[in-house]
Amino acid sequence: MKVVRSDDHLKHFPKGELAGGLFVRPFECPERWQHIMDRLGTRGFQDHVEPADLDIGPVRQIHDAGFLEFLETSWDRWVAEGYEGEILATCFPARRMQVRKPEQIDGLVGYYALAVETAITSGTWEAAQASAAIAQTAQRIVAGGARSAFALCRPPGHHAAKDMYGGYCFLNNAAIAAQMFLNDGAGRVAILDPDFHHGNGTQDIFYDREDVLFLSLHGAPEHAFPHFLGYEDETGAGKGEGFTANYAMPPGTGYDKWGSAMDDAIKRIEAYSPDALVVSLGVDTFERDPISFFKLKSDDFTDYGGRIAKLKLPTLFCMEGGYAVEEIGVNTVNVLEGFENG
Ligand code: SP5
Ligand code: ZN
Repeated sequence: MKVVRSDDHLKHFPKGELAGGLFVRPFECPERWQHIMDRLGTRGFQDHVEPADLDIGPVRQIHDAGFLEFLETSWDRWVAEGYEGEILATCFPARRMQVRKPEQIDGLVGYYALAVETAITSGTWEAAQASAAIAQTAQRIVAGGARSAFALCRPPGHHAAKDMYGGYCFLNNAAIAAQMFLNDGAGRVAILDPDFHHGNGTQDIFYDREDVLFLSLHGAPEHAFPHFLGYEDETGAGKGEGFTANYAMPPGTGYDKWGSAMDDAIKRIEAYSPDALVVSLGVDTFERDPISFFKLKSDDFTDYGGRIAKLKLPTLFCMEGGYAVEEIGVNTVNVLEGFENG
């Protein structure tokens, strides 16, 4: 399996993340990428390629033009305002307020942000574009006939909606890749999202569409970020009714229950019979993940990689979350190896 990767992820590394009332070193950090790279190298995943230039067309099919302009210009506007820190949202269009786009930069940040933990820095837009380009290049590899490819995306993407960033995500890499399979002539694409967190951005993007089946396994919104989406009664809207599936699970969920949800999701994908599969591969379901509450063990990742392989679909893995930095490489490579041997 080819691995698409780029050093450009280093351009995004905020000094801080607002967590527990403190400004802490971000959980989503460059070491994550390095640990995955190291482990890929020692486990035989040595075919590494650089991404081609970003094709902005599919990005514009997924994201709102004003949102993209915001991501591109927000840092310069923030600096011009005289601010010295990183961009963090401080005020939101909450219940019964107007959701109208303001002009001043603080207002714009609150308008486009869905969470305050995620800072924008001088290099964030460049890194986000490189991450999307990685997903695109990996998609080209699969569309060109490879059974699978691994897009080592950083920053991740599944929380990014049409016009919202947050949850460490700016551009929705998996959604962009799924759209590209459709552009290439696929009639149906499935996106399977086993990251611990609900893929609210991906769900938002495809909620009223029948050409993309979206399935997410995650910590129940009553207990887990992103808190306000991912209930099991969210099943799609309009033409998209029945093409979103949420498996929301409580604190302490282990592989017995999680694996059954995965089996159910796999059955649904089989019934949908897509032309391609995109996996939003987060490994924050791991038992020692510092911000999550599922109890998967390292061997479980190998097991579910094998189960995904049984679908026998052209499969693109896009990296999402995973914050147990020492073990992120093992767990990620276990999924890929389980898939290859499955
Ligand atoms: C891509 C991805 O995995 N994004 C996750 C973003 C989560 N950000 C908010 C985390 C809040 C964690 N609160 C943890 C409480 C632990 N006691
Ligand atoms: Zn996550």
